[in-house]
Amino acid sequence: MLTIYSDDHHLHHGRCELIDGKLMPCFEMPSRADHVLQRVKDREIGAVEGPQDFGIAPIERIHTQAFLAFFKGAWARWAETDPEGDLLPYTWPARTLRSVIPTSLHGQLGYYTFDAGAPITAGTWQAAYSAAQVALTAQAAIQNGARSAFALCRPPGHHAASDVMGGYCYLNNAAIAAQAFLDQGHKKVAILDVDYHHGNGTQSIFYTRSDVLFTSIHGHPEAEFPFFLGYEDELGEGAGEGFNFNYPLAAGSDWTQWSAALEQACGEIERYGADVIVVSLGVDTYKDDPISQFKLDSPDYLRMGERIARLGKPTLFVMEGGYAVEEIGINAVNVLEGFERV
Ligand code: SP5
Ligand code: ZN
Repeated sequence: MLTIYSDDHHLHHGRCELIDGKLMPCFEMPSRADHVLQRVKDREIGAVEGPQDFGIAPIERIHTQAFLAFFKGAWARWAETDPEGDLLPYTWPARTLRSVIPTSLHGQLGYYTFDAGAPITAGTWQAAYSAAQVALTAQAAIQNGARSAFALCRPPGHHAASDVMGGYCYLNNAAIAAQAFLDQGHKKVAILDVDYHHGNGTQSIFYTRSDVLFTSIHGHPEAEFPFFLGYEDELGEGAGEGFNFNYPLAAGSDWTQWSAALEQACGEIERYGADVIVVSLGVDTYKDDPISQFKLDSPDYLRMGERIARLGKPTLFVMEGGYAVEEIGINAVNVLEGFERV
């Protein structure tokens, strides 16, 4: 399987996030992608290539121009204040406030984010832009006939909506690639989001559309981030009704529960008749993940890849979460190796 990877991800290295009342070093760190790349090489699963540059247009198919302009320019505005830390939001337009777009940097930052988990650093825009190009380059490989490809994206993307960043995510790499498939002639794209966290950004982007089926298996939002989306009764709206399926699972779920949900998601993807599949590949479902509560073990990821392969469709894997840094490469590449066996 071809892997697309850019070193630009090193340009994004947030300093800290708020966890359990303490400022902790960001769990979403550069060594994550380095470990996955090393495992791709060690296992010799295929060539590793850099991204092509498809420009901003395919990103603008998913994200608003106002959001992109804000994100691209935010660091320079922050740098003018001679700051000591990263750019982090601290006020959001919650229910009793108005969703006006303020003129100030921090007002706009609150408007374009949903949590304080996506710090903007000097290189964040470039890293996120390159990650989107990584996804688009892997998408192009499938468009040109490959059975599968791996977009080793960092930072991840599935929490990012059209004009909202958060949850370590800035640009929605999987959504950008899904839209590119449609723009290049595909009619039905299925997204299978296996990250531990609900892919709230991706769901919201495609919620009223029938040309993208969104399925997600994740920690139940009653108890888990992102808390405000990811329930079973979210089935899509308008033209998108019946094209959104969430499988929230309890803390402590292992492969028995998880694989049963995967069967259901695969059933929906088959019923839908997808002509291509985009997998939001988070491996924070792992038993030793430091911020998650599922109990998948490394061999389970081989089974995951095999089941996805049995759908029998061209499949784009897009890297999302996974914070057990030592094992992230083993687990992510196990999915790819399982897929290749079938
Ligand atoms: C892409 C992705 O996986 N984003 C995840 C963002 C999760 N952010 C919230 C983390 C809160 C973790 N709380 C765990 C407490 C452990 N004691
Ligand atoms: Zn996650």
